[in-house]
Order: sequence, then C-alpha cells, then structure tokens
Amino acid sequence: MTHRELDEDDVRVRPKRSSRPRTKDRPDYSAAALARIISVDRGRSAAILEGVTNNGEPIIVTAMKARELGKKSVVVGDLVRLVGDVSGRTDTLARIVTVEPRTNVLTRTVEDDAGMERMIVSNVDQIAIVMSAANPEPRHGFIDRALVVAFDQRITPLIVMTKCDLADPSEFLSSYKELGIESVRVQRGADLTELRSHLAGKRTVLLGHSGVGKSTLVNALVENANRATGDVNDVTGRGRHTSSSAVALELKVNSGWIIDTPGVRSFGLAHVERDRVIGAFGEFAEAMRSCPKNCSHDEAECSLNEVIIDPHSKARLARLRGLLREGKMNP
Ligand SMILES: Nc1nc2c(ncn2[C@@H]2O[C@H](COP(=O)(O)OP(=O)(O)OP(=O)(O)O)[C@@H](O)[C@H]2O)c(=O)[nH]1
Ligand SMILES: [Mg+2]
Ligand SMILES: [Zn+2]
Repeated sequence: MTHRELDEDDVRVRPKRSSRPRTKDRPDYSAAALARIISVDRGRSAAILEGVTNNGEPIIVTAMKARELGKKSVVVGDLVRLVGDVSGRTDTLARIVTVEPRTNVLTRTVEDDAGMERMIVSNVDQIAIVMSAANPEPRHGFIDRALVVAFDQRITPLIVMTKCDLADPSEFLSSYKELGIESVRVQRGADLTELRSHLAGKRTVLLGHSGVGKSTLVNALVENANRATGDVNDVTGRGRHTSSSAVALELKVNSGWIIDTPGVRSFGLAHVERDRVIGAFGEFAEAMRSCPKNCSHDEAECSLNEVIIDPHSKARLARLRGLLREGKMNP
C-alpha cells in the first residue's frame, strides 16, 4: 500500500514543559473538534461534526486546509480536526489542522497526467462498481481494475449493474458470479430493496465511468439529494462528466452513507504493487503454484497457459496480463 500521505499526520509532538518549543514541534490538536469530510470543492470542504448535534440535526461546518497541512490532500471520507469557528453558522469558516490516519484510501493513477496519483475517497466499507448494461457498454477492464483496488485496500466490492431496462447483463455478469463477487441489478424507477440491503449501515463509494447512472442512483436512494445528471452523448456513447466532485450523502433508510463521485476516465494502477495486482486475481493462485520460480505469469513456461482453459477464465487471464504489461507497476 502506498500511503504517502499518511506518514506524518498522526505524529503530534507536545513539547515538554521544560524544553523550549522548537519550530518543528507541532501543536497538539487532539482536543480540536473531530469531523468527517462530506464534500470537497476547489479547496473548500464541508465536514460534519462527530458526536455533536444541534437538537438532533447534524452540524455541517465549512472548512479550508490550514497552511500547516501543506500539500497534503483532504478527501471525502477523511476524519479531520478543525479549529476556528465550528458553529456551522452561515458565512463561518473553520480550518482543517490534521487528517486522522486513514483506514483505507481509493487512489488511481492518472495516466495522462505524468503518472500523478489522485485520491478519490478514504475510509469506506464498500466499493460499488457501477456499470450500465448498455449506453455506455459495460467493460470488463474497468471492473478488473476496480477489483484490484478493492483487493489492495481490503474493501468489499459489489457490482451494481444499472440500466437493466436497456439490456440483459447476465452474460456479462456470469464470470464475476463464478468469482463469488456479488452483483445487484437496478434500473430507473425500479425497486431498490435489494441494493438498499447491501448498503445498510455501510459507507459505500460509487465508482464508475461517466454516464453509467451513479448520480441517478443517488437521487433515487436519498431524498432531496439533488445531484445533477446528464445524458450520454449519442455520437460517442460516453457520459458528459456531469458530476465534478465527490459528495457523501447519508442514507436515511437502513442508515449508512453513499458517496457519489465524478466519472472515472482512466483508472491507472501504477501505484499498486505487482503482487497485489496478481493477488486480486485469486482464482489463479492455485495454478500459479506450479509456475517456475519468479514466473512473470506472462511467459511461455507459465503454468497458467496449460491450466486455464475455460473461456471466462482465459479472458480474465488475458486482462491480468494486459495489466502486468502496462509495465508501470512497481516491482
Ligand atoms: N435507460 C436508463 N437510463 C438511465 C438509467 N439510469 C440513469 N440513466 C441515464 O443515464 C444518464 C447518465 O446518468 P448520470 O446519473 O448523470 O450518470 P453518472 O454516472 O452520474 O455520470 P457522471 O456524473 O458524468 O460520472 C442520464 O441521462 C440518466 O437519465 C436507467 O436505469 N435506465
Ligand atoms: Mg454523476
Ligand atoms: Zn506463471
């Protein structure tokens, strides 16, 4: 795991009474208000105070990163400490002084941006990989990549197939069924009981290409969510990148949180260790035991060449090899 951003945040140095405070000593913020980030928009975040309410209503504070956080990112899902005005009243602004250690973080490498790593969200219990049965067409490559991230961060994945009014996704989903990955089918206006039961009591992030219907789903799940939706371009068959930032919304039915995110263009995995990528393809683990030492799993001697014969598995193997060949992965 690469938690480049995690290393310093949990160090809080309290200067001893006797010693003179030095400039590198950090103030102790452990008593500062604890809050959960629910949206980040151009440097301005909204955070819900933990453990305090205003007559049962959540207190939502607008906050900005304090200068001492430097380049460290704040993402939706983060637990942070706030100082300054935390009343949540209109036109008040608090400062985010620390980010608590994250239990997990969803990151993608942005290939068209010099291999930059972008954090999407943190501290989730479940990744809902959202695919549409048609318009745009479902893609195995995206699911595989999302499954790698889920495996790497030890987060339960769930496939949510939208737009089932347009096509039957049974064939597409069958290979994941064999892998024991749960999937739920939905369509606009249809009953969401099954999906709701998967979301109950969990913090779930919706991850998918633009136009698959993430925001449409959030609007159906959360009353007054008012997430903007956009149609799919008839010519390109792609979404229009309607949502521009991640937002967490509370599920009133059954409890839990759902996080709507902007459509992912490229889902680079350069930040994931090679062994973790291979590990995400757990169905091959057994066969790999007969591989020669230090097998790249993409060579003539690889035992997978002989053992893996059924079409679904062969297709998955080809996609694993494609990921390994991207070659940017850490050794
Ligand atoms: N036929 C059909 N269309 C749907 C369904 N769900 C969503 N759509 C349409 O798909 C289009 C895209 O929906 P959005 O909810 O904006 O998609 P999104 O995943 O949030 O897209 P981004 O915010 O760009 O990432 C809209 O025109 C929706 O009306 C569905 O179940 N069936
Ligand atoms: Mg959207
Ligand atoms: Zn091998």
